[in-house]
Amino acid sequence: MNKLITIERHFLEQQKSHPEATGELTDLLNDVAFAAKLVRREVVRAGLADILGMAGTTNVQGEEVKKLDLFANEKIINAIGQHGRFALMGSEENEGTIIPPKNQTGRYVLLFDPLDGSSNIDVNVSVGTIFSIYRLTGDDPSQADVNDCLQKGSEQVAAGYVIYGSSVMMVYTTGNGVHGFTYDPTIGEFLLSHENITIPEQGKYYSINEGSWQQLHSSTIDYINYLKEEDKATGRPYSTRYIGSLVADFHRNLLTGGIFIYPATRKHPDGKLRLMYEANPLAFICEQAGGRATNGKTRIMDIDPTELHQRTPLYIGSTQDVLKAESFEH
Ligand code: AHM
Ligand code: MG
Repeated sequence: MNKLITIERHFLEQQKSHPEATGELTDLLNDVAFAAKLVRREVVRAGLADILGMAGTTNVQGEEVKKLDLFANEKIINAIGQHGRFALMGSEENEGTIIPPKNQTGRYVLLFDPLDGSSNIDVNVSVGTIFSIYRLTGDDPSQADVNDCLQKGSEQVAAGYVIYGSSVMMVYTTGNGVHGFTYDPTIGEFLLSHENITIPEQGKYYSINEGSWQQLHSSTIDYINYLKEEDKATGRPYSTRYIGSLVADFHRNLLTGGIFIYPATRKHPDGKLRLMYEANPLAFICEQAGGRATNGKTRIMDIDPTELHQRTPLYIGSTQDVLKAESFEH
């Protein structure tokens, strides 16, 4: 029989490989996994919204119904913030930084997108939570400010995502490989299902919103046209896969190989996706799995951030595919 390893056990095992570790990071990751369970509980009931009440209305219990992304945001802040392990948090849903309800001792910063791709929920398409963890730059948690959030991606101590799909999975890295856990609702645990995930060197899928063709720069158009040409030796033509839900698109390419691109376009000169809680955490995971993540020219995790909500073009996935895409940039 296979050994069942819960995510909590795995966090502990990982900690043992760092003798200097205090266990704080393990506690933080446990908090994140717990918050993910709370969000999951609501996401899987999303189809019942019509019956129980739409967002902004009152449900049959007489409670105000919140939009799921706002609900997820609140749950994560409360579930994680109340333990005092983070000094500061930053969320896609909040303009400024968030001081957690209890923050006296926390020496870490959490940046997250509570429910990415939430416009897909109404049509039963996978959505995800993305997170990124940094150490405070100073020793005093009461002095933590936005600059603690604006660290390069290369300073991340942990990152991960939860995908709410046909099953729910949590994928994370602490810089020691990438590991995936599938949620078993009958026992309420994330169980190790994908140990040491590695992304293929080259894939056969490309993921981009081709509906914005007229907005694309010529370098992107040339690369897409290249992928469509027939050439057995280089595995072309590639197939298109685009869900429009970042975590789902990334997760598929991570497991099967391929490239996801949200480039700079005429409409979005800096791309659409956010550096601090979308691109950086996925870049950390992708590199740890043997892949590559750039903005077309520069490594994502080397970008010096200036704003919490700053955007970046994103080229992420199999190393050979990302390198090829970069070769078209001029
Ligand atoms: P959101 O944060 O408003 O949910 O938007 C992010 C989503 C990503 O999940 C996805 O990769 C992207 O937007 C899709 O954008 P587009 O519809 O322009 O292709
Ligand atoms: Mg988002």
